[in-house]
Amino acid sequence: MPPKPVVGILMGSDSDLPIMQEAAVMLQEFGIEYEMTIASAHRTPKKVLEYSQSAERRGLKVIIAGAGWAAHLAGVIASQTTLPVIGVPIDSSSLNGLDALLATAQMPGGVPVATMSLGKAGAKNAGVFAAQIIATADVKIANRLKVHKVEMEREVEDKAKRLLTLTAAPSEKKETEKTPAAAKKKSRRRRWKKKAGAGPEQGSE
Ligand code: C2R
Repeated sequence: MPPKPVVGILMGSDSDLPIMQEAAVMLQEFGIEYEMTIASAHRTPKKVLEYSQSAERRGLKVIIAGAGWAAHLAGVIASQTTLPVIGVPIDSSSLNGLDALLATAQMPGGVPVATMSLGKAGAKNAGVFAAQIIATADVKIANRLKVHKVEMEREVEDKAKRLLTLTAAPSEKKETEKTPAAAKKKSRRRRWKKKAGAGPEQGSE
């Protein structure tokens, strides 16, 4: 039997997938099982209610919800479950996402949505934040998060070194190949793309 997903990633439309796949990439990197689907509080309200009301019973620990425009998706999910809900505002509207940011963040008291930053960085952070929640009761994931921090540090150092070579006088210039960190990022994305070939509804590992 395939392992059960512990994180649910929902998005309001398939147009959100290029953003929301960033969350999936991170979960995959931490070895966390997830499922992914499209559901809209506006267009498929029954599906959203059913999904949120059954999430805990089905073994989910965290829900990530991404939506653009008048983004009510995360808030409606949060109204139906006691699981932590992470909201990703998507910058797809003519207001560049300011509408989604306010709609996701400005929840009334008692119904929290942990709102990430707009767009791709927000989706990526949603994946990391979900891992951090799960890591409070899972030492393996906690250790992977520690490794991730060290790798991030190394990536910045790689970039700093590369910058040095780029800004050095021509006579001092060394080989400016891709850094190991950049190569790792590329392979991470390649792995996701390979997996995404199965289709967005079958996102769990
Ligand atoms: P289309 O591209 O399908 O027209 O969707 C989606 O998240 C998407 O960014 C445009 C935008 O509408 C958003 N949407 C919501 C909700 N459902 C869809 N904000 C919702 O329930 O909050």
